[in-house]
Amino acid sequence: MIQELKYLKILVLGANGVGKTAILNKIGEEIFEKEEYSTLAIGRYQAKIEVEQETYFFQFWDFKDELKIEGITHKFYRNANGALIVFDLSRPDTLNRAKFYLDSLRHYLPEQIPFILVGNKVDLVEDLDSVINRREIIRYAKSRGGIYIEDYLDDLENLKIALIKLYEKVLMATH
Ligand SMILES: Nc1nc2c(ncn2[C@@H]2O[C@H](COP(=O)(O)OP(=O)(O)OP(=O)(O)O)[C@@H](O)[C@H]2O)c(=O)[nH]1
Ligand SMILES: [Mg+2]
Repeated sequence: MIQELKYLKILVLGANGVGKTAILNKIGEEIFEKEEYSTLAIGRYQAKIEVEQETYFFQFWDFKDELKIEGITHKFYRNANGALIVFDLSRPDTLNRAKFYLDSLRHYLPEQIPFILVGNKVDLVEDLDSVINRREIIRYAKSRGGIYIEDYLDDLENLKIALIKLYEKVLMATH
């Protein structure tokens, strides 16, 4: 049944340099279409992710942070099924930008969509508890209808699992 589904459209948002594009270049076993709208600073990646012999198809929309969200870009939010909101654990202030993007979902989409708040670059931080309040972030994500995970470029397993959960959540909601 899953194979019959169209791609899940996922918005990828977050501060400059947090690792959005780097993640997308690594997340899928195969990226079979990649289009860059360089004038708009948006990239679109169609990727498939395989977990336990099941294949899941995603269409990721990668937004460069320099983009003026108030402009035409919000049109690209249309029909999104979910979002990846990324921040950089080695620059904890980037969480504020993540929160800004979460608010933008509320602002531009008619319905709440599930999201994954990603604390990326966990490899760069020795003592996470000294830079972030994890419990608070988990609670914050949950209160907004999403989940919080941590990962880094060389091990995106947590993100993959979270994406599959998100996929199944959307599937349940549409059947
Ligand atoms: N150490 C480390 N570096 C990372 C990780 N993820 C991404 N990077 C690096 O962070 C830098 C910025 O990553 P990008 O993917 O270009 O950032 P971006 O979020 O797409 O930024 P904009 O497109 O400008 O909004 C690159 O040099 C990546 O290789 C990670 O988990 N650990
Ligand atoms: Mg980028």
